[in-house]
Amino acid sequence: MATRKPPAKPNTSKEELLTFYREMLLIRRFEEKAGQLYGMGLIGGFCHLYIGQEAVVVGLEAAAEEGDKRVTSYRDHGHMLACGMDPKGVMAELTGREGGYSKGKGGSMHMFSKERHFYGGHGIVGAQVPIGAGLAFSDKYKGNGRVTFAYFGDGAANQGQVAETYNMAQLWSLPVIFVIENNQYAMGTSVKRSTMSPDFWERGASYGIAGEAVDGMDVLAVKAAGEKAVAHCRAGKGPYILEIMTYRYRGHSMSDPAKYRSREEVQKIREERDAIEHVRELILQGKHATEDELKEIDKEIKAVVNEAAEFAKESPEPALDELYTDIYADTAPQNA
Ligand SMILES: Cc1ncc(C[n+]2csc(CCOP(=O)(O)OP(=O)(O)O)c2C)c(N)n1
Ligand SMILES: [Mg+2]
Repeated sequence: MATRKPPAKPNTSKEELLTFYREMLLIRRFEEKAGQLYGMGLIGGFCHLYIGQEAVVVGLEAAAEEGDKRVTSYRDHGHMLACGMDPKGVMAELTGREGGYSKGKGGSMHMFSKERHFYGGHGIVGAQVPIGAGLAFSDKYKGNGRVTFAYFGDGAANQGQVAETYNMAQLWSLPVIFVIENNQYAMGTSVKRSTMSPDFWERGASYGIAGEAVDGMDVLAVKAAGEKAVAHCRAGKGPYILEIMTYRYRGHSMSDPAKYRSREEVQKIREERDAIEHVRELILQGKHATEDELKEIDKEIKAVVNEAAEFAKESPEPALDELYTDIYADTAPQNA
């Protein structure tokens, strides 16, 4: 078995490590449960799991303030949980039930929360990037000091609309953080096969946008980079690019031929680089909790996830007349 490098002494607190541990574990256990419900036929349509990438959203949410916004792709369950959305409402949306965030009409890829400033959930690859710049434009216009996190993948990063958005975001000095979750694959296509200059963050230089690459399996490094990016945006210096190097352990979606990478490749990263295991080691090494106490946390998280799954099974399917609601806005927005 591969051995893990011992972690360096971290610049953090017991409370922060335990919070990160809980938050990342919630995403992992939630996604494992979603995988099970999918297998049981309770989830229809597409479902993209976030297992392996937990440190990205948990680290960046630790750098965000109340009122900051986020928008992402279809691989969105982790983002919703990390920004404080209710696991019950997320799981019930996966099962297409009335108690879901989109009343069961959106499914895995289409959920929103005005209260938590979560703007989706988008199935069209890359489409959320200009939407993120639009959200930042609105905040800049209002002068409210808010920042938007626009998350997208390595595959999306090669799209034309991303380049167009970089140009306008820098031209208008918008407070948007472009977060490239580089998990090395776009469905079954590796970055190596698809991309001429694979350091995605460096493309910002053509537009004068600052940025950096970050170890996405180290939640503390993600948080530190997030704080830097947030400070840059809030100071009115325009957008920032964070290319976060991460890895997805599961298939692209629930159907994946798994022929584009070896089992050994996945296994090696799980064993040597896993973000939750990293924090667990820091906690044990710093004697912030015992193995038994960590097991207790795992039990508590499993209970939260089981409760969400029960809710998602018991919540009724939407009534037929729901087909005609939420199609058009009732009134024109009043400078909301
Ligand atoms: C415009 C568009 N083209 C193609 C697809 C099909 N598609 C869905 S996900 C995906 C791969 C995207 O990969 P990446 O941006 O790296 O995100 P990841 O799935 O790795 O999170 C593709 C090609 C789509 N949904 N939208
Ligand atoms: Mg990818």
